Amino acid sequence: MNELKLAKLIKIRNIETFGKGSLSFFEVGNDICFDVKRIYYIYQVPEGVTRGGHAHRNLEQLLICPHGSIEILLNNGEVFESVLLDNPSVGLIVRNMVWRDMVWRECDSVLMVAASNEFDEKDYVRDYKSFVKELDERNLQEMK
Ligand code: T46
Repeated sequence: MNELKLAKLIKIRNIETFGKGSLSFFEVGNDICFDVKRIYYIYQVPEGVTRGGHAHRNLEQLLICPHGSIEILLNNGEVFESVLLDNPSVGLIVRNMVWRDMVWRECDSVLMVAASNEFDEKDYVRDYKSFVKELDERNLQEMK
């Protein structure tokens, strides 16, 4: 299922409650390997709007689009990838130090996010040049 370098696509389990729609779920431990400390969702975004424009220093997240169509653009300064989330049975795990933009391809699309930590503005890198610099510094540290 996954051909991505910067993120991982996972199957979200779903159960058809016959004649009564569908129910989808994921479990920490069985479906995702990080603890979930926070869930948030983004909605009422007009079509064509781009959100994001940042990376996280430590946070890991599972992104799901339960309704509609949202394009997720990822990059690490070298690799650029795009994923269209338009299926509630698919989740995208985005790890730390990956720059992300989210483009609302349909109005009324909903982005639901399960995050590995509480909200912390200090965890955000919102300036692209600083992001690339921090990545380079981390790579240098790893090579030592
Ligand atoms: C991410 C993408 C996928 C809070 O106070 N608590 C929260 O839990 C969140 C997520 C945000 N905020 C505040 C921070 C900003 O003042 O809400 C405001 C809007 O957040 P932001 O502009 O960062 O929203 P997006 O849609 O650009 O990014 C969000 C998440 O913030 C981010 O972690 O990875 O969704």
